[in-house]
Amino acid sequence: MFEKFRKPKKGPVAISEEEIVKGPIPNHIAIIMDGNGRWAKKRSLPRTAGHHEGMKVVKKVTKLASRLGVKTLTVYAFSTENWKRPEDEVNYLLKLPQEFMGTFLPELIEENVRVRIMGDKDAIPAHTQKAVDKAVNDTKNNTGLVLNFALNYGGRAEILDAVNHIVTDFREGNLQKKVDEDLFSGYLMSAGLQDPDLLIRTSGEIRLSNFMLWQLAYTEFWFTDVLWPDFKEQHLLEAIYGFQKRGRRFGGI
Ligand code: V07
Repeated sequence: MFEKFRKPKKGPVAISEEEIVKGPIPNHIAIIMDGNGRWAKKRSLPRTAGHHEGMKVVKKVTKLASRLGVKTLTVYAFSTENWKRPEDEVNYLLKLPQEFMGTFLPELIEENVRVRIMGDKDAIPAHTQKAVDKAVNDTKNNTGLVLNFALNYGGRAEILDAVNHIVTDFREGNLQKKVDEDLFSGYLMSAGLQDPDLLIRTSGEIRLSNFMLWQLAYTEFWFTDVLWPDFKEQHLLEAIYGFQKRGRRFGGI
């Protein structure tokens, strides 16, 4: 009866690309793409179906990030812990780079996206290495968004690797300077990239899981319950909107 007096329901307000680009856009976004297995389980599908769907989301998110002017997008594709998963699942995951490039390479080139890899490449199967090398090589002249895949990556291993390189360089007389933050950053696998401004983790887990431990020191964190295969353009816009609402101070006032 009083229907017409009722206030409109306050659902989440849709955020448009046009609105977002008026505010500061994070230069570097890092994403922990969690929830593929859970997404599949909810649909009584094998976990691999979730990973496949998750791969499609990487493509969509890359395109939107590129349009928005994001300079670097780092995605956690395979952690050093992922080897503990069932063999079939590991095998499937390590075929995804090939499939990704097979279906997305022309679009990546059209979008001017450059692919980069961070992680222990030597320990992954030769066919995966080949696909990854091709991705990096075929996009090396692109000047747009850097799509940085963390593949067989672990944050502590990365730091130890840097320390050991520094020790070697020092011993061999190739390093005379005092080790400061800039020098140290140059020994990490992310050398040359800015630190992430925004970290997104999907699927409701509130932890870092050994991801970019050094680089995330001043990063804004955005956690969402949305499972990675369900992560849509709108969710990325929401995360960036959240980022824009926060004032970053780097410890100052
Ligand atoms: C993987 C899809 C995304 C959700 C999270 C895990 C599963 C893209 C790649 C990839 C990697 C290197 C490359 C090109 C594409 C990938 C793995 C898993 C191991 F050069 N998605 N994706 N690699 N998933």
